[in-house]
Amino acid sequence: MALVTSTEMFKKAHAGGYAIGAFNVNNMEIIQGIVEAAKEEQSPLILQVSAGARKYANPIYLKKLVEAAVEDSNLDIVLHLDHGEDFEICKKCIDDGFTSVMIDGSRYPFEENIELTKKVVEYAHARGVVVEAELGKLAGIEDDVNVNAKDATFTDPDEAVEFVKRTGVDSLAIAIGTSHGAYKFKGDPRLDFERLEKITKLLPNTPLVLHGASTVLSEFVDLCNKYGGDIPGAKGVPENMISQAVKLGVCKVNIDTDLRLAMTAAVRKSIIENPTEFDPRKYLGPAREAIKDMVKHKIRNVVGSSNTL
Ligand code: TD4
Ligand code: CA
Ligand code: ZN
Repeated sequence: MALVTSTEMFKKAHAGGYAIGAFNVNNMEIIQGIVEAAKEEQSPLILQVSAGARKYANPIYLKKLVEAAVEDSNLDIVLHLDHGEDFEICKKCIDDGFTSVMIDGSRYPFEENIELTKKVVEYAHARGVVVEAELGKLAGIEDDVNVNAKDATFTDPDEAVEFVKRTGVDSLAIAIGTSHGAYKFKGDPRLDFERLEKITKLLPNTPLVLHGASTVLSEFVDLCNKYGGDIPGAKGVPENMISQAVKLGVCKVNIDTDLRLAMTAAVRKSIIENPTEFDPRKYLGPAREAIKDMVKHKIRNVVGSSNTL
């Protein structure tokens, strides 16, 4: 088994009506928890690395840990750069053996986003690597937001068509109301499904990516708070909305915050309940287990990719 690109995974997912979970990795326990879950669920898997993760762990450690996971698990795994902010970091990751990179030019005007994305696509495709780009800005819809404000931040369906055509990008991250982190909505959660449907209809062969897809499950926020945490008012995207987005054509679902919450809840609980322990394995072990349980749940009940290998 090997590091693979997402091309075949997305094709199968599209045909099968499910999505692939993309989970962020920062250290050994996180990688092991996620990969063990995918193995038990017999699910395809994307592991993604942010610039922050590379800085935290040192890129070579993450690469070697993921290689170890491939060898140990016998799974095909996609190794993806999450939110590459410029050509240079994408090039570095491509040269380092990543099979997929994201170039996030969403903060630039349309034409500049296209130019930057094109440059990365050219470099990546020449080396057998696939590219995800982003169009639109991730932001929750405030209850009283008007149509004009939505149009200014959310992905415009016609622009999406032009963007994909002119860049040759392999997949596209869209903005329909999700955002990163544990505080996604001030009022009721809602996504612009109408917009998603339009984009899917216009781009039936382009895998769509949903960032900011964590649910912020209250069970884990409560556990954190119970054991000394202070995370008030956190709110994510309900899991049935993510499943709905998958039904409407989303192929890749990015989840990080829910893993952070599960891991932190487990560490807090174990440290508080075992005050005489000071062996890191005694809290990192349960943390790894919590990651695994969360990923199994997402694979099985949210993206629907169990038993598709
Ligand atoms: O792209 N992502 C993950 C973002 C991870 C950020 O990592 P750094 O702190 O190292 O920058 C997502 O879309 C995840 O969305 P979520 O809803 O889980 O926050
Ligand atoms: Ca962005
Ligand atoms: Zn993201």
